[in-house]
Parts: sequence; C-alpha cells; structure tokens
Amino acid sequence: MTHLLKTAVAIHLRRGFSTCQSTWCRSDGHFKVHPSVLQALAEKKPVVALESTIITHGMPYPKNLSTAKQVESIVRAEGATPATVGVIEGNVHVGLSPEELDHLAKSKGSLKVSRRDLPYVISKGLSGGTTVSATMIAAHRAGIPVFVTGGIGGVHRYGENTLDISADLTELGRTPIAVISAGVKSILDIGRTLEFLETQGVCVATYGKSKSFPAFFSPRSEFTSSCQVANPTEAAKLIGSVLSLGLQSGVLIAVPIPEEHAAAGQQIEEAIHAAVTEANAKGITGRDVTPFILQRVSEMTEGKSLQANIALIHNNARVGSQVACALSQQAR
Ligand code: PSU
Ligand code: MN
Repeated sequence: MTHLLKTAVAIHLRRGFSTCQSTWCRSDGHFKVHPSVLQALAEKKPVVALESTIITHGMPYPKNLSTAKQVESIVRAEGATPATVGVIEGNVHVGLSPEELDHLAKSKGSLKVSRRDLPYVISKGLSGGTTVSATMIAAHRAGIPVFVTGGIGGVHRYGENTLDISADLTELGRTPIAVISAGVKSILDIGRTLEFLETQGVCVATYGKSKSFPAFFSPRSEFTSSCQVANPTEAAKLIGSVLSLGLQSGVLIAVPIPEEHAAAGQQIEEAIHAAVTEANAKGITGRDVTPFILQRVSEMTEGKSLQANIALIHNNARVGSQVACALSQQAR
C-alpha cells in the first residue's frame, strides 16, 4: 500500500474518520461506547459494528438472541471486537452487555430506529433496535469503519410509485462506513436499489469470484456489482481507498450466501412473491413492510428462510471480521 494511503487510513481510524475530536471517541452525552470497544479502538485493534433491528424486528425470540450471541462469538474468534449497536432507554450504545442484548431481544416494545427516529427515541428515553442507517451513524461516530449485517434495506418493489426507499441507501451515500451484507432481499427491487446506490455514489463490490450481485437467499441475481473483491485484503484496500480519497460515502460489500445454504432459494423466492402481494392487499406500509414480509416468508417456508438467514449472517460475520482485521493491518 502506498504511504499516502496508509497514512490516510491510519488518520481515519484514529479519528473515527472525521467526527471524533479526541484520539478515539469517548462516551459522551447520550452516546455510550462499551469499555471493551473503547479499549480495542485505543489499541487500534479491529472492531466490527453490528446492527440490532435484526434482533428486535428481523427474527423471532429466542433465535434472535442466540444468533446475536453467535455472531459476536464469530467476530471474537476471528480476532476482532464486536460492537452491537442499540438504543437503551434513550442512550445509543456501541457495544452491548449480555443483559442489554437480552433486554432488546426479549422486549416486545422495542422500536425500529433508523436515522429519522434517533431524535425521538433519545428525547423520550425509549429503547430500540438500530437499522443499518442508524447503526452506520453510531459506528462512524465511534470510529469503527466496518459493519456487518444480514441484508440492507433498498428500493421496495413498486417503489417508483410509493417512494418507499430505505434510509439505508441515502446513509450509504453520506457516511463513510463499509457495510458487509448478503446483498439485498428480493422482497426489494434489486435493479432500482443498485441504480439508487449509483446515484448516491456508493461503491458496490461483490465478494468472491464473480461480479454477480447476490440476492440474499440466492448467491446470484440478474444484476451485477460495479466491481469485485476476491479476498479480505482486496476488500480492505478498496475501503482504504474510499477513506484516503475523503469521499465521505460508504462502501457496500455484497457477500453471496454459501452454496450449501442456498438450496431453498427458489422456494423462498416464491414465498416472497406471495408475501409482497399479501402486504399490499393488507395495506401494510412504511417501516412495517420489511418485518411483516420476513415473518410471513418464514411461516410459509416452515422456517427455512430463517435458517438460511442465520447461516448467511454467520458467513458475513466471518468475512467482515477478516476484512476488519486486514484493514487494521494496513493502517499499522
Ligand atoms: N433486511 C433483512 N433483515 C432485517 C432488515 C433488513 O433481511 O432485519 C432490517 C435492517 O435493519 C435494515 C432495515 O436496515 O430492516 C431496513 O428497513 P426499511 O426497509 O424499513 O428501511
Ligand atoms: Mn421503508
């Protein structure tokens, strides 16, 4: 790596890109960084941010809790520190204690918190799971450049009429965080999602051997990413380049679901079609659409979609942690 790139990555990692004024970002006001995360950041060790809407709204209890714990263990086993982000009684937490994770996973009253909801939940002292957009904001403020999730939000089907476009996409356009996901679900309009990301200036790369953009439950879709990264080192170089250019926009690294977990892909696709039609017929809109469809698809496939979802999240956690480790190596 060139000296310039190395210096830029080091400065960004040290400063938390741009917002943190201190050597590393402290807990401050309604923003609490867990001591284990603070320590890793201070020692310039790799940290992986994780979201929590997947816990509060993406999966049923107790699978949500066991999956969240497994993901944290995978991150640790790969040599990085997990930082699950969530809002607890009006405070944004970067890194949750086991009790806090438990609370979010069990609580029926947890809200789904995206960028627009942050001021409300903070001002009212409420709790909730952070979506990709809100998690990116918290990770950026803490100085964590790599964030792992299952799937991001996107342009919904018929979005050209409803304008239901996830805030995750605009966040990727304005916040310099690398999001590792399994692409976007085919409950969304994948083609329009990629068009929107291009407009937002988001660098989209498929991880692995092909440029085909993955469709969450299926390793391929009919769409392609603008580029491809073969391994964690290449992914880290790509992220380092975004940082050294000072673009202030994010990177989406799309990791295809491993073939051995993609067997039920076709059946899940069909269930998704049925669930989207049902959601329309029932007049379900706004933030309720994604959780409704996820739950119906899981019911219709007798849990196969949930099983595949968990498998791909585990895989993303492994890949994302390796990318975080490579990035921190490059910055040293
Ligand atoms: N996709 C999934 N599972 C999820 C989500 C998306 O497969 O749990 C969550 C993520 O937190 C994402 C959010 O950020 O849904 C997007 O919601 P919306 O479409 O309302 O923006
Ligand atoms: Mn929406």
